[in-house]
Amino acid sequence: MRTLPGIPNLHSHAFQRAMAGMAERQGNPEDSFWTWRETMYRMAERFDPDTLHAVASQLYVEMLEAGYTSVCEFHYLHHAPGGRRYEDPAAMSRALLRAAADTGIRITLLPVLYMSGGFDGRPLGERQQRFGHGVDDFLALIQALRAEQGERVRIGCALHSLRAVPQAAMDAVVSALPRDMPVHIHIAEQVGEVQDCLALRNARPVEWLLDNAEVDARWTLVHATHLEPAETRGVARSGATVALCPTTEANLGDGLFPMRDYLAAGGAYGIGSDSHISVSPVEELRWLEYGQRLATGRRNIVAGADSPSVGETLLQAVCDSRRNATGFDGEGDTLTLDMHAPQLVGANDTDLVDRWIFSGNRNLVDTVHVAGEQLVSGGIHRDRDTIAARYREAIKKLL
Ligand code: NGQ
Ligand code: ZN
Repeated sequence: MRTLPGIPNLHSHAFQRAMAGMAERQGNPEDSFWTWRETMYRMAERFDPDTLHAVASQLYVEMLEAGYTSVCEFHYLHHAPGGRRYEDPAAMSRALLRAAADTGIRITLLPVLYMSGGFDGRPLGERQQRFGHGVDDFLALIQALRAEQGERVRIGCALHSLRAVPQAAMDAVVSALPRDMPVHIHIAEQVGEVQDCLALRNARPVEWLLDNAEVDARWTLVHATHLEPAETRGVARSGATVALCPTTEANLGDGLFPMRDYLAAGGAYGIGSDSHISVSPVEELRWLEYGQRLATGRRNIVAGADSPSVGETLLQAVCDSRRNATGFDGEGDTLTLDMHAPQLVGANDTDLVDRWIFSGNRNLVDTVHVAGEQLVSGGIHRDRDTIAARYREAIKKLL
């Protein structure tokens, strides 16, 4: 039986797991990303370290059962409602680290710098107060958390977006960080954001970033949906990774990443489950390819002459993204599939991954190991039931 590599999840907002499927009612015919964000903010308001720990633990069990063995947690829910500091300013970060430790998943914790409410530098809104830092207390948070690094913990850094981080703060933070620390940023996800950036910085977001930061292999650009051809080539050339989150990008109506041009330019990419509307590398990879098929009227888009299998090509790419985007080498992170499942009858090494990714809807993951430790057997995480029970209690409190 073939052992497959565990999948790195490059983008997660753990708390959003608690609202999956709860923003699917029309409030207004013009519903959009921005009205979804209001619903998301109302959910964000209710969390404390205990509920965050319970929700993240449930999410990380689901990730492991689906075949993700590491998660990049893009974490901006730092403070108590209204922005009041917890006694330990890292309390919410530590809740996420505890959830990872309890479940066994590797975590790259990315504390997020979030300073302004828009490109014009306007102050944070009422509901955004929980997210905010100044440069100095943000760097102090990162410094404090670095003591937690270990076999399954990396500390990186995230800039929420160009609209939330003024240029001077971006420069100060990035230059203060260790040179090998991953830096992640949301960028060019929505057309409105591209327009605001053009109006206020006289350049498109990715164009501006490439011109104003030393974007290289330590950078992960999340979404990067709206690109002009020169930007697409520029990102590919920079060595940065693009974190694509196809199910969330579809759910939020973001748009479609220019995959063919990016691949032609040799760009690196991985996947993330982001808002956790789906927690499945199968579904992310499937829709990464299907979005391109729908847009181009062609098939087998991400594959090429030297790598004809779509599934193998996708799997190789996302595993190649691991080192730079997460800081882990993934040693001992593996999964096996249920070879007795009808979808896999007669599968061989050549078609196993294609059949895993493109057939049916049952989760075919059988065992999962992280750093050589078995956490999932028969598709079930060893603490599934206790963690699910705690999750139910937390959700009752949150709703
Ligand atoms: C987030 N999520 O930070 O959770 C964002 C929405 C924003 C995605 N962009 C908020 N998928 O971008 O302001
Ligand atoms: Zn995000």
